Amino acid sequence: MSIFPSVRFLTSAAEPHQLAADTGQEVAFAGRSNSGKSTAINAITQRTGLARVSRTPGRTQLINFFELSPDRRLVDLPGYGFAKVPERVRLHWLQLMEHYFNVRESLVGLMLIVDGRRGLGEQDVAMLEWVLSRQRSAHVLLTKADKLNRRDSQRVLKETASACGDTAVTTQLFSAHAKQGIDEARSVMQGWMAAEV
Ligand SMILES: Nc1nc2c(ncn2[C@@H]2O[C@H](COP(=O)(O)OP(=O)(O)O)[C@@H](O)[C@H]2O)c(=O)[nH]1
Ligand SMILES: [Mg+2]
Repeated sequence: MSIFPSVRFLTSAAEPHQLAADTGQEVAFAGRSNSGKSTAINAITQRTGLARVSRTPGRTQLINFFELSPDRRLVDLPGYGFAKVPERVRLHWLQLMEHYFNVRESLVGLMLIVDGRRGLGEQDVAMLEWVLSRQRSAHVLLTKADKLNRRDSQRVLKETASACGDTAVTTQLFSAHAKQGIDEARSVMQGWMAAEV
């Protein structure tokens, strides 16, 4: 039995005017390129090929919208953190993200995907600040937990929680490969959308 039996790709936006209709509720997934965002989306929706997983990070600056059920969407925001991206590309990313966070009424929460071996970076913190300043929820998935031993995974969990300080941001360990934390992440996402009904 599939959890989202009718999940489907809806549309892609490269420019502000191409965003999906701003109705109902949506949860956005953001993160550095290669942090495991596509893998997390596929694990949470139980669809292997929904968001593409790549070994070589692509440079597509697209916001991808997936419909989970009528008026419930999952949004795959373009990754960040490339070492050598042209200034023009970085600016385009910035403008698209600012526009998205500024206008999006249906956005209920942000799932921030962070490689557990790296921990929170500067741009991750900036994403959290954007979404918190707009009174939306946020949850951090510390991915690839299967690559960390117990001590390191507990350390990154603690460091992330303390970096989030007294905000309402929650955090968890996650591994698509080891099937760890998938149900927990899905419940957080569904909880945000249910709360808005
Ligand atoms: N060990 C391990 N590798 C993972 C996990 N999730 C993703 N990866 C790997 O990390 C790389 C980037 O994953 P991807 O989902 O494409 O990252 P994205 O660029 O953030 O969308 C791929 O090689 C994945 O196989 C995980 O839970 N464990
Ligand atoms: Mg991806």
